[in-house]
Amino acid sequence: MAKPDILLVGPYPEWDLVELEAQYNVLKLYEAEDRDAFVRDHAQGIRAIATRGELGASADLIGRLPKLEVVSVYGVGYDAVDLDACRARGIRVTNTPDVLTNDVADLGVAMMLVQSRGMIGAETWVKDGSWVEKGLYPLKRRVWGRKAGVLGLGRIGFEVAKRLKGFDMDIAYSDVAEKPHGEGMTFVADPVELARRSDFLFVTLAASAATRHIVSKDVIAALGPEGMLINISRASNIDEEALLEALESGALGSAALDVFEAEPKLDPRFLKLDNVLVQPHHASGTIETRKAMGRLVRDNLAAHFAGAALPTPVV
Ligand code: 8YV
Repeated sequence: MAKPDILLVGPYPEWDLVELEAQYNVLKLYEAEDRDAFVRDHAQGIRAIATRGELGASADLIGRLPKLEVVSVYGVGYDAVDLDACRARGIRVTNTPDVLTNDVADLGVAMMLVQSRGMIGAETWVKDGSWVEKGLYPLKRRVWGRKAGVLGLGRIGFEVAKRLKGFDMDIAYSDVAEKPHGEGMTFVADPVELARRSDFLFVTLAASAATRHIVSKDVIAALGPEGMLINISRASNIDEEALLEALESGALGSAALDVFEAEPKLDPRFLKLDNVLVQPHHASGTIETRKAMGRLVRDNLAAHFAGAALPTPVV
């Protein structure tokens, strides 16, 4: 039997590509010089899309693939997949939850520590000779024992909070409702209030149209000149223009960001700021987790083509 055609939207690690190519005819959209023509030429054969969290699958792409049956996302976030377009045609959607939770939480906490203790600047201080020439590195702010807010106490938010407890922090969270697993933390319904009481505000909620710019100008102002914003979710959860203005004016103390509106091309204003730590959307980027994500993408595709229950369906 011929291998089913699958459209690979963006590159996967080589170890996943080898496995996928053993089972499927993998059509690499990202290598096509003329992507429109590539989709048109293969439209009648493509039965699956394999994509990444930040790349998703647009209504336009879905609409151009009449034989599409399933979209498998390498990532927990599926906000870039047009779910309405999928639902309308009975197209299944899968993601890779759970396997990446701990790594994403680790990176969020690491960013808080690195930024609060000024570790990037401290390394430069050593390497550029400042330690020898100027002496002691400027003092930074403590992390342990201070106030943290977690916006979105889902799987990732919960793991962030669990880690913060190890730093004896006073932890509060916001979510649509109080959570049974929020024990030992203060529930604050309003994100502005959460920001007001926080030294560090972690953004850990799944992005959707409803959460767009939930970290608004008011939330940023409430976090204030001593506060730090840490985003390991999606850029759309934050009003990026308001964030840039606040970082530039000092209305917000600092930020540590793994995601950006126009990633990988950041607004150049970010690059001029010395109160922001920028990371290249790699919170799930460990070999162990990425291998588990790739396996889950393949398990979902295999289950679909075998007519079995999908391991981690979204739609
Ligand atoms: C990316 C992510 O999918 O899980 C998500 O939602 O955004 C990430 O894990 C990953 O960086 C692969 O591109």
